[in-house]
Amino acid sequence: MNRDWIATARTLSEALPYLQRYAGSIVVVKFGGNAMGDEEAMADFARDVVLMRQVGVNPVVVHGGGPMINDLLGKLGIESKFLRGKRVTDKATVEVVEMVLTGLVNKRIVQAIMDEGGRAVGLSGKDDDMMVCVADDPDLGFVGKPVEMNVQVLRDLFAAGIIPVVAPVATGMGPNETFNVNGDTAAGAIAGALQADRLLLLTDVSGVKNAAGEIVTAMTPGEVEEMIESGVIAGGMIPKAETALKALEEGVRAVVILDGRVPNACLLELFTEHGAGSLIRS
Ligand code: X2W
Repeated sequence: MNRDWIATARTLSEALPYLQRYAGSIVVVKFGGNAMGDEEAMADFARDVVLMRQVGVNPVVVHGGGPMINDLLGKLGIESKFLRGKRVTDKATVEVVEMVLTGLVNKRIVQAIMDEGGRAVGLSGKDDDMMVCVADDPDLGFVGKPVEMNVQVLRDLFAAGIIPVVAPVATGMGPNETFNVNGDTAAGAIAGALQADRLLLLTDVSGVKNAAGEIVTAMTPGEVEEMIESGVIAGGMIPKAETALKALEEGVRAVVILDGRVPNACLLELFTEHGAGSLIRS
């Protein structure tokens, strides 16, 4: 018999303890705009999520879409600026953000999951008042900081066997307010509110690096704080690391920062001994 098939059967057999460990658990996956560039990466990601659901995990996809927002803003001639990793969002910009994230990007992911044989429903933080925000910082305009979470709708979807796909756009305390929320921040808030077992932050780097430039496979929150203070964790990794710390504080069991460009990154992390990226846990 072809050795590859024997290896495939062995891989499945070795996954049993992990399948047992994660059955019934809640896993929040942040899927960033940079990771969805090509069709194949999108289909691969969708297949991983459908497989998770098939083996009894309750996955929630929280997506970004920064590059897609940039594209449409560019076509409309609206200039975009970032401050500390977040988009300065005026009235015209927040309308484009909502259109792109809840329309184009959200439906693309829902469709990819449906194409792989799963069931997905797309929502934003506005649906059922899932995520209620206040302004994060006066310099950022309509950028939201989640202050109140209502995640019952997600639990209802789990019970129906449906994979929720959430766009990081939220409502405010007042009527008819719209906030643009950073995708990592939204994923962290949702994971915290659900007391998720895992928050997987898919990025386009291989994980968190130490001072010697090597990927650190496991860290405690204290170690992460030290790495931020000493400047070893810098740039775009800071908001991800801060999201991880906050999610752990709110009761998420573990956060993994991993490379979404690696094929089947989510499966590698959850269902193999090898794991992937950097795991942060107390
Ligand atoms: C982000 C929301 C999308 C996002 C933005 O406007 O780009 C803020 O910066 P990625 O692809 O995950 O970067 N919001 C406040 O987070 O997209």
